[in-house]
Amino acid sequence: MKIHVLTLFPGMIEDALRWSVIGRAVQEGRLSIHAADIREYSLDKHKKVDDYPYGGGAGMLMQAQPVFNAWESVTGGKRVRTVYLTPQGRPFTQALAEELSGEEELVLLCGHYEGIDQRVLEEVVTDYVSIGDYVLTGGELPAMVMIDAVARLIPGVLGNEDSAEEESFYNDLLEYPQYSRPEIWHGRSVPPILLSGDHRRITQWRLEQSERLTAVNRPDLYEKYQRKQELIGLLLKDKRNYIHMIEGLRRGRAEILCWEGEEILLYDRRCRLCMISASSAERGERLLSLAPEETESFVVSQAFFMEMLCGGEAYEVHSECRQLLYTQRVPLPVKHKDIRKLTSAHLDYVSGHYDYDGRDYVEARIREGVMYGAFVEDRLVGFIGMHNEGSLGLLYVEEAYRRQGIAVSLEAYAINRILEKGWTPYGHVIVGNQVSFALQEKLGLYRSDRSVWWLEKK
Ligand code: 6GU
Repeated sequence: MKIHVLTLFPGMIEDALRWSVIGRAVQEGRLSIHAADIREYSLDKHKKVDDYPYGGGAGMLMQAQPVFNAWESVTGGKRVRTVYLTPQGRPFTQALAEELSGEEELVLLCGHYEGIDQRVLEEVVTDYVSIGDYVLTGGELPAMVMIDAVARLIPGVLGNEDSAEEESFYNDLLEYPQYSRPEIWHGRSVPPILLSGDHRRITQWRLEQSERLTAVNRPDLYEKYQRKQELIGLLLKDKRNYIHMIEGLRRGRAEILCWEGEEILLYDRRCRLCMISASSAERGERLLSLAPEETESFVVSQAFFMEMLCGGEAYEVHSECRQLLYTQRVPLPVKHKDIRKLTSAHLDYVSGHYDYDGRDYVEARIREGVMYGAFVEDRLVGFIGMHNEGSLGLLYVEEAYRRQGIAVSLEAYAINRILEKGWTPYGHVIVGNQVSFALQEKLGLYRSDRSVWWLEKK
């Protein structure tokens, strides 16, 4: 990812981001941060960048010309996502950090004085963002806050791949308290349960701590969390047909856009995916009006949504699927011994043998560390992965290596990785694909009795 910061104080940015995790990510080439000095682009002979506001008022404004020229020089005039850091912006959140971490290139514009001439903002800015309800002297600190939050979500930036998932704000809960050595410090003991080695009880204890802390410090978040838990409870009554929604919510991927009785609309922002279920076409119609315009895909639980969405130009039916889920907690045996996580070195092989979703999609799956390959004598012969929204898929085994149980091993392996995260493994199989159904059922997955339909933007 490439980040350009437009600022009057480039040294502030450069000095601050040389350290620790972000500094290392820059060194390793995962991220480039470039600070452009707006003053250098001033066409004024004294390099002036500010002037009095028309209509009067306190302070000075940054003028349009130097800001525009600085922006143009870093973007080449392309429409790059450009964020203006301002107390008037929308609040910066983890969700926005996640969204921005998917961009190839980003421009952050830092204001100073009383702000920037409105006209240049209208020409270049795509997002107005504030980091909180207080006023700072300039946009540089907010830009650094944003860079830090976005950069740590880029795969490989954090050493431990899981650590981005477990912390505060995943699943709407604050993180539980943690303890390290020594066991007793200033007469205070580590909670004994953490020394018990009983991982189930430890997980339960941590969840309770998270809930308690969130209820006390962030009642707003806690309310959201409770509502989500309540919806999960309802969906669990028809688990096999709603596992996609349950896992979307549990894994902190999906948010509730609407839930009224049996009318449910969830949105996975990262995939631009809507999951929708309604008790009648009329109610479904109203629910659909709440779906974000930028929605790329729908998973619909009733056939009537197809007519509504695919009548016009917008969406087309991609597939009709049954859901398959593995609800046991015990890991599966994996017979084939050489299965490993794939790296970018395997991208050509995978995209050469899996042509449903395109190379970029496969590359992103590998970068996220959710693609696994089976090797025979050190040669890759098949693979499996987890789709963007979390279902199992992307399964392939080379012709010459089929009927040897490699696919079963691959899927068992992937299921075990998902179980380790405390999730329920599930997948979508296209109706009619008997080979796949047979494989799933052999592994102990069971299938939904109703279909879901995937609809994609045309
Ligand atoms: Cl983005 N800029 C300034 N100047 N002050 C802020 C802010 C941004 N967010 C919170 N306070």
